Amino acid sequence: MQTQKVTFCRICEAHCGLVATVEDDRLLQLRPDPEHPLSRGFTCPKGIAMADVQNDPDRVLHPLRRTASGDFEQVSWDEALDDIATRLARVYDDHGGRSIGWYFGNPTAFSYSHVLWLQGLIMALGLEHVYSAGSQDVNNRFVASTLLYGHAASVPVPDLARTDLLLMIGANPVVSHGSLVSAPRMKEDLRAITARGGRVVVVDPRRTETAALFEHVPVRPDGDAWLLLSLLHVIFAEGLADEAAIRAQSTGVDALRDAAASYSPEMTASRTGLEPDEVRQLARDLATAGSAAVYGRTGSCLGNHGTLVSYLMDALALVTGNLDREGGNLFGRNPLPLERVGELAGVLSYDRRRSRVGGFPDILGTWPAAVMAKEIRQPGAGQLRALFVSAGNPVLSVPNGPELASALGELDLLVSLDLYVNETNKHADYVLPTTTWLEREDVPVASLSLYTVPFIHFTEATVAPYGEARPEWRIIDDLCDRMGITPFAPTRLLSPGPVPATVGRAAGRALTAVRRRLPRLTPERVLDLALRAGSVGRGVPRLTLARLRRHPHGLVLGTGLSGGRLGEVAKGGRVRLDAPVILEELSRLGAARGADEEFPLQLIGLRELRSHNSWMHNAPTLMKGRNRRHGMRINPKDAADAGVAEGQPCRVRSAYGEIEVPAMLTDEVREGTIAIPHGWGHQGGWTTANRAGGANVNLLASTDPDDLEKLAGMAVLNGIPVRVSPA
Ligand SMILES: Nc1nc2c(c(=O)[nH]1)N[C@H]1C(S)=C(S)[C@@H](COP(=O)(O)OP(=O)(O)OC[C@H]3O[C@@H](n4cnc5c(=O)[nH]c(N)nc54)[C@H](O)[C@@H]3O)O[C@H]1N2
Ligand SMILES: Nc1nc2c(c(=O)[nH]1)N[C@H]1C(S)=C(S)[C@@H](COP(=O)(O)OP(=O)(O)OC[C@H]3O[C@@H](n4cnc5c(=O)[nH]c(N)nc54)[C@H](O)[C@@H]3O)O[C@H]1N2
Ligand code: SF4
Ligand SMILES: [Mo]
Repeated sequence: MQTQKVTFCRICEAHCGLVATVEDDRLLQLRPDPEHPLSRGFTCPKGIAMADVQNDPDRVLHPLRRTASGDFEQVSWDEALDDIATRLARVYDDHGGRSIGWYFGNPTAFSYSHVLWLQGLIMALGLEHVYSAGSQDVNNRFVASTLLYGHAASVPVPDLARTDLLLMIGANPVVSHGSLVSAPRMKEDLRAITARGGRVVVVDPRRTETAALFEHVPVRPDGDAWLLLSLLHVIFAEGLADEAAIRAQSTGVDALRDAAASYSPEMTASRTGLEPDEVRQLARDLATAGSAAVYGRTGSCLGNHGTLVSYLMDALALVTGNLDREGGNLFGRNPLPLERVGELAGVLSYDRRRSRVGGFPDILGTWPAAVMAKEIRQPGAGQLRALFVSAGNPVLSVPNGPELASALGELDLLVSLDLYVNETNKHADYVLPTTTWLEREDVPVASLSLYTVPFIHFTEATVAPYGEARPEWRIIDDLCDRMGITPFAPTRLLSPGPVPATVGRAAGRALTAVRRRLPRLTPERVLDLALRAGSVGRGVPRLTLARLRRHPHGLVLGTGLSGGRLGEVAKGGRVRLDAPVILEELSRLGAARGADEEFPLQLIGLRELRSHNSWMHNAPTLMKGRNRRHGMRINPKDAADAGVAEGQPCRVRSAYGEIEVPAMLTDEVREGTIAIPHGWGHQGGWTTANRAGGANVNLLASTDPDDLEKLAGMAVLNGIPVRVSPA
């Protein structure tokens, strides 16, 4: 019998509502949910195409073990988990938790239970080698927040519903559907701004799908720090700053004012590629608009100065009187007490410990994934020896995949939790099959404080797990049981002695025995507790899991966000504008490399409507059509200079590597810039994706610690100097 089940999409941060048609626990079809209060019948093609992933014959549905010949063979869960636990315990006993690592990829953020139990394991084993997609995405935004507000999780959201001017730096929400902001109909929200007489100004080296609909400021790649400093320069120099807001909300403005003084639009024109008059006018418009919001996303994070850029964006909002004010940049209200708990548990850390390679500070307990290969290879205490990779594909998503792939082969143990055999886990000892988001219950945990309209949604699993797939939390829980450790309970605390590991695990086994007699702690229980605790004394509606279950389309928790919250979200209620590391970074900016004759063009990234990072190229519905091929967008003038024609295979070379891709001539990229999507060049266990061809653009990026962004250790993936020639 066919049934209709309401759920929501967990591919991107929009979290659109979906309705699934299910028969005998098989998914037949997904369609938009017209009753979802925010997405109201909208989805993008990927949400619908998740049915292809769910039913994909290439999906891994049974535990796989590497054989001597290098292939995979199917094994039982018990065989796999027993062997993994034994080998992991050996590494732990011999070398401690410091030698065990975990890389979690982007889909982790879309599973509350995965995030939670992974944190439980990190705490239990005292893991230090924790890596994530964040160092290729967003970590410097969290560093900027730590420096500005004293809290990594204080990330302001643009007040789309009320702003008069939205300044958007390096984001393309018409394709990406919004990131660090959850608004499923963001394109309409943007159109509404101009419909009510406001403006949307898109700063981007490419005339993107978003820029084409609004005003476009074609900045040079990696020029944003200079642009923002020039905007501040004009605002201060012309007396346009909101001095009352500055006094009330911040400390240390003089340092910012002094720094901006030397960045006139004329001085920065060679970096920004923009007319000084245009920059001056934009500064005046921002300062005099009734309200203005400053929003940036990956284009603001993936250059050489991403932390500084994030810092300056918030500073600009503040200086123009738009931070924590309606119509400007607002702080969301999380119905779960995650920020408080995270702070108490020490999870929202910055620079608590440094990586061995490059000496990079941790961010939210993670180190830069770009140094992972070198951490595997560099001998000595704390050498990375056993690694888990869950929901990630760093061989494609991190710079220099080949270096990482070969280092992975040197590990004592590599285990992956995934839906597919991808380019990374094809090197693993075990690939453990996990549930898709349609096969698990969930709450959009990473988006709760980023909704422009306060909202929460709980869904049950839509279908039972296919094959032998299991949710990540259960796999982690089973491993803990087998190792005699307890999630969230630091094993080493149980053994204050000279032989910590083994004794600790003996004590841990005793605890495990007790734990087995108690009702099992599950993510659902934790969620229910967090919901109840979240509504105590915080002026938010009272929530329980039972109440969420009564609202299958989700629950709107208020009409909009409000201002006046700095007292809660910033230490001491004020924003710090003179963080010493930012002042140091400003001095580095002055010394930054300029144009490079050997590599005259700059490479940036590009997201496509029907791709999702590296993992949806196996969905046939998304790969149909003539234009579904990988390519390099290049300005016709640059193409002529390089001697390449439309469709011609080209060699793209950087100081670090080279790839071959066909040219697509278009004036949507500014002169001097080429744009290539990431996540292509498949050689995994996927039929359609492998056939799609293309190249791994991250071969052109660097893993040299000296080349990573200084404050957050983020990979530099935009603005890479390159040369193009006929292949
Ligand atoms: N269809 C689709 N949607 C997605 C994804 C996907 O792969 N496909 N991925 C999801 C993920 S993981 C994320 S993090 C979000 C990202 O969400 P967005 O950041 O909104 O997505 P992008 O399309 O990468 O937009 C970044 C923009 O920055 C521009 N840019 C590049 N370099 C610079 C620069 O130096 N300065 C400026 N000002 N701009 C620059 C690029 O041209 C690009 O238009 O999207 C999510 N949504
Ligand atoms: N050049 C360049 N590189 C980039 C970027 C860029 O803009 N330019 N963007 C960066 C960004 S923003 C991101 S987020 C990263 C993404 O980088 P990663 O997170 O490393 O890789 P993904 O391509 O997202 O691969 C996700 C993997 O998770 C699996 N998966 C999907 N759902 C689930 C699930 O529910 N459970 C489990 N266990 N597995 C699942 C998929 O099969 C796939 O193998 O790429 C980064 N790399
Ligand atoms: S926009 Fe994002 S959440 Fe909505 S259907 Fe597409 S992938 Fe899913
Ligand atoms: Mo991302």
